[in-house]
Amino acid sequence: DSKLPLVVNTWTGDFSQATARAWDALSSEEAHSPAVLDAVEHGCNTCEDIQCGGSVGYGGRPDASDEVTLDSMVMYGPSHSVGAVGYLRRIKNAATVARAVMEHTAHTMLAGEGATLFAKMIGIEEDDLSTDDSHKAYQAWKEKSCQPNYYRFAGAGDTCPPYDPPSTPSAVGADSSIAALGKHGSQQAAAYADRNTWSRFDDRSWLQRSRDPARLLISEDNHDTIGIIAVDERGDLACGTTTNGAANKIPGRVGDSPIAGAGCYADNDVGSAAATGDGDVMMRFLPSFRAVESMRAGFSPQDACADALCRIVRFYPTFGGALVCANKAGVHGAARHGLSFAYSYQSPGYDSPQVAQAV
Ligand code: SD4
Repeated sequence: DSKLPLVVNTWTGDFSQATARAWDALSSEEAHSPAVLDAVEHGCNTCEDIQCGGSVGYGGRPDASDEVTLDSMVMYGPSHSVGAVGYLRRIKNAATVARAVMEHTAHTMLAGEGATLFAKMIGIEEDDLSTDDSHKAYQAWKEKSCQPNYYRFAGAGDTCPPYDPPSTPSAVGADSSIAALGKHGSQQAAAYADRNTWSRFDDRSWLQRSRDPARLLISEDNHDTIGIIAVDERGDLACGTTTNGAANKIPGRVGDSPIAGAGCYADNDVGSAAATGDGDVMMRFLPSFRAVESMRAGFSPQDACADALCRIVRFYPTFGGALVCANKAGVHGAARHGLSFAYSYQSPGYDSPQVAQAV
């Protein structure tokens, strides 16, 4: 299926409303700014406004101090420009601020209070991002003391079960679309495994710690990131992400979503990728960048996604995450590990977003 223009978006359900909104922006004749940018910004805004999955945007999963904060980025292929916000406080439309960072500053990312101040300077009003639901989620987490387990430092984890590190990383497990890697990809993965001996990590307990299988419980019903790719008729690309990050994160934590090459990446010569899942792990591998580079080397979008996740799984066998990819010609694909994952897309011939499953 390769048709342009194209919108691809992580997850389904009410996330598909963002796909439809992005599609409208992309096919709008009146677009006075790059339509692909409008598509990713307005698509992300849709999820920020309707609280996709009950967790994107305001009222989503609060941090360990009961505050909801947002991460977001946009990347525009034709100029290879990026704008991002991390740990954005009291501002609902994070993607709009990210786009403004890109279009109106010489910077790439603003974080924390500075990002909030910038948002106010460009005329966005402050809002309380908490809701009754987010307060309830916080209370429930507090009562359970420390699950999921982001808040692991002295005093905070006292009632947690003792940490039981997983044994040596195994090869890719069954619960993964990586098994579906094409011939090219499988050879590459095998060569990669050959080059890596795990013994050199054996005495690195800090590395083991971050492999805690309970650390992030993302599933089809529990996730909080939208990642959109838009490709116009000429093959110009943009991508965008927006999220409230990880539930119960330590205040100040910034995830993968606003990091270029991690949360998403767009190279106008090749294609684009966007990620969802355990960002603390994913941002160590820049999977979106890697997937785009693999497409440049000839991988199909699906194989490129699978290969990028494979690199992560070699080190973090219990990691959960997914990637979507699209190339300039409008071919798209996805891969997942440790969770089931479906995404939506829209292209000519469909009057509403379509759903595709990562195998
Ligand atoms: C993060 N990648 O901040 C995000 C979380 C996510 O579905 O994608 N949830 O780590």
